[in-house]
Amino acid sequence: MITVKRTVLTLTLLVSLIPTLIAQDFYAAQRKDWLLKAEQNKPKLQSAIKKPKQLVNIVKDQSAYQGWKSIPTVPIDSLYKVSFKKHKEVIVDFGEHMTGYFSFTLSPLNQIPDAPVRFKFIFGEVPGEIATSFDPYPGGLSRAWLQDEVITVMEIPSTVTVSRRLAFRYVKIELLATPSYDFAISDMQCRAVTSAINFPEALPNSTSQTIRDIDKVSQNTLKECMQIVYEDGPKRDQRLWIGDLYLQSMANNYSFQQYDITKSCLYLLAALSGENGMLNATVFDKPTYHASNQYLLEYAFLFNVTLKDYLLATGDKSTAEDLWIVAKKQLDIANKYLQNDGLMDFRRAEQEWWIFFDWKEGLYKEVALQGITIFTLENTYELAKMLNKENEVKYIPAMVKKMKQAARKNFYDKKTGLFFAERNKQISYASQIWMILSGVVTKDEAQRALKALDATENVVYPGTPYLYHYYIQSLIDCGMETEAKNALIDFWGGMIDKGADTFWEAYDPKDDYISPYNFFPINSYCHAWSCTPVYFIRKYPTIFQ
Ligand code: RAM
Repeated sequence: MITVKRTVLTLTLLVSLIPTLIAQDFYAAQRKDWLLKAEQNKPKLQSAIKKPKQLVNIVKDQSAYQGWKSIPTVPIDSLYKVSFKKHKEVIVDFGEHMTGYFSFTLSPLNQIPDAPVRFKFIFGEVPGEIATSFDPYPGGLSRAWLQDEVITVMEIPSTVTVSRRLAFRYVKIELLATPSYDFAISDMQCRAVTSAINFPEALPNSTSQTIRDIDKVSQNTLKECMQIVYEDGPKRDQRLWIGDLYLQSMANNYSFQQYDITKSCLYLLAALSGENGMLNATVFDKPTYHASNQYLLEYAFLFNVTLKDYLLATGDKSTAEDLWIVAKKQLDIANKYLQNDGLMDFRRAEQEWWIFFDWKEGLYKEVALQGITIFTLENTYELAKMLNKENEVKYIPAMVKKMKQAARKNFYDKKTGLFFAERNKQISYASQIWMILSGVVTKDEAQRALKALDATENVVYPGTPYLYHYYIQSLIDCGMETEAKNALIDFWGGMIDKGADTFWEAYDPKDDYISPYNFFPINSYCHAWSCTPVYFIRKYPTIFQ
């Protein structure tokens, strides 16, 4: 009797385990093909040899960005002709930001070299990176992202190439071990790489110089980030993130128009998604394609919007059809957390997911989550319509309606015209922006909310150009065109005034030292999500040109 009971128990256990045992890869049938298509569409890297322009001094200056300013001293040739022992330490300026492989030549002068030489190189995107001591390192990300290298050259003459790919404008060279003989450094160069080739037409003559400058730096930023994938930053993290991809691909649609890279990235993300069908927020193309196992809620959503934009820009239905299954699957997130009252269950979602929106300490994200979910549902529905698949997601319109009503009922304060959540009464740019972009408010209400932000105390401001992008878009969407233009000029033009030749990952006009990682030199100073002025300027010529 006991044996029978045991057998029954074991059987019941086995049966209950069956779903887990056979729970298999959601996209098992498609993955291989997707990876192949990612590979087939990956762009080719172009190389260009860049030479340094001059030597500079980097000097303290309270009025300069991060307190450091570069001052030209002598042309580069004057370094090449004399014994490096005379200099011991120099700072070289290439005159522009570049991403690539640095090399230099060492040659003996008059004497026979009989010992190795050792240098320390520091490569920097901005002067502050060259002038600030890296140690003791207080930063939150790997110290090895910082671009300092100790290099020992055993044989002279020789030409040495630093093996890691670098992103820099300035190079500081310090002689660490001085040999008895004289030698010269010469032929410094960088083999700069990018997959961006198709530069857009110049803006019309009538466009102001400020807008032209912003447009150019914006293109440069995107160009530097366009490698085999759209990287978030060529210095750091050198990988594809969906939130960055969304903005880069829209900037690309209005500039380089190289759609192969977007297509390759979309396939790559699909191929490297989790077995449950959810997209990884970030994936790597180096050394070989691989996933990160990092899941970020609204980045999964933004894949859908990127795919829709890609289809609109290219008409490439076959890619959109291939990847429709992925877009549809990401909507599981909305369905899972939507409660009967029409609100997303923020408390639960934030326990189970990384919810981002901005690197801003203390930002409360409940309202923004409601907004981006609606935004995604609507964009996915549009995508479905373009593919004649709206039957597969016919629940969306009613769901959106309910969610919008719930947002108004629970988050909108008619008295002030601002949105906030009951659980945390914080007033933030993020909340207003995402209520506007999701169409929860009318144009008039949107204008009122954005104007009220300026007049309200203790508002949580954007901490990065990422959220600032959505701010500009929300100003445009509600018809505040002059304000949009002024905000773009103040923010991105502000970086140029502080010396930017590519736009930065983190920027607060009032705080040059802002860093999401507790150490400003580890910030990326050529960052994907900062590249969108070119999109605004060229998509909305009547506002910006
Ligand atoms: C940063 C990356 C990237 C961003 C993520 C969320 O570390 O640089 O740009 O998408 O965070």
